Amino acid sequence: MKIVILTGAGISAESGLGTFRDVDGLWTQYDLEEVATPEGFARNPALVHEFYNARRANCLNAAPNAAHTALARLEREFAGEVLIVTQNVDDLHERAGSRAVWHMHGDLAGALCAACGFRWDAPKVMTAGDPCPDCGAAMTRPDIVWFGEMPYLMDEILAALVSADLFVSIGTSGNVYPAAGFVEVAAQAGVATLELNLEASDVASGFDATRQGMASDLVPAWVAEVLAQAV
Ligand code: BV8
Repeated sequence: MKIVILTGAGISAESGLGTFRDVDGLWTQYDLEEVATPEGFARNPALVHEFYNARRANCLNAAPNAAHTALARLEREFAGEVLIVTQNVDDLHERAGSRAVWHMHGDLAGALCAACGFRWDAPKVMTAGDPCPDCGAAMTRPDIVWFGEMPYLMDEILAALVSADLFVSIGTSGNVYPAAGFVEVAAQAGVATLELNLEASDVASGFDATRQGMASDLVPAWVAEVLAQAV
């Protein structure tokens, strides 16, 4: 049996990392156009690096919560295959022990040269003037997928979705595509679907079942159910 899990900012909310669209969300403090688009980076790279340097620092100070830990337990103890596709750019899944984690929107730990495409481990604090270790250009950006850019691993993700037995979405508002469209792809392929979220997402109606609550409650309970059934 194969389970594909999509996670969003809501799974890291209880670790203290801001979500995007909740009341005090990140997009209420920063203009998305200014800090999460290639155009914004071209206009003001220093502001974009300030935004991601702050999130990288928050991430270093954060710890995985019970939801991340439960998913790592599922991967360890479940007889079938477990894959996490995350929209998040933090490394809390990895720090909780999950190994099969695909970052479709990139991650804060990565640096990318906007001139030659070279990738390297991001320092804690990045500036646009940091020279690329490969080509030397001062066009350093965070290795993050911004709006209008193609998310990573899309072919692999779509193949995993249609070959899964269960698709579970955790902590995402269903606002951002193509991730918000994954439930449709799964459902059309006959895959069972479940949403675990604080409130019904914008795409909740596309799921076979939805449960509302805090991820740190819902996810450990759901993992325990799956492991009990699998016995
Ligand atoms: C693409 C990295 C095409 C940045 C992110 C016009 C122009 C251009 C594009 C578009 C357009 N109109 C639409 C689009 C497509 C666009 C899009 O969908 N826009 C939206 C706003 C309408 N998508 C894109 O641009 C994507 N690329 O389409 O490329 C293309 C085609 C060909 C060739 C080239 C390109 C790229 C999208 C990726 C953007 N980058 N992240 C960063 O992180 O800084 S997206 C950003 O939103 C976040 O990364 C996050 O991953 C994502 C989704 O947010 P959520 O994770 O869902 O977070 P949110 O706050 O919204 O919700 C949190 C949920 O958790 C809530 O429901 C809440 O109730 C719940 N919750 C809260 N606390 C808890 C909880 N649940 C449980 N427990 C709790 N404790």
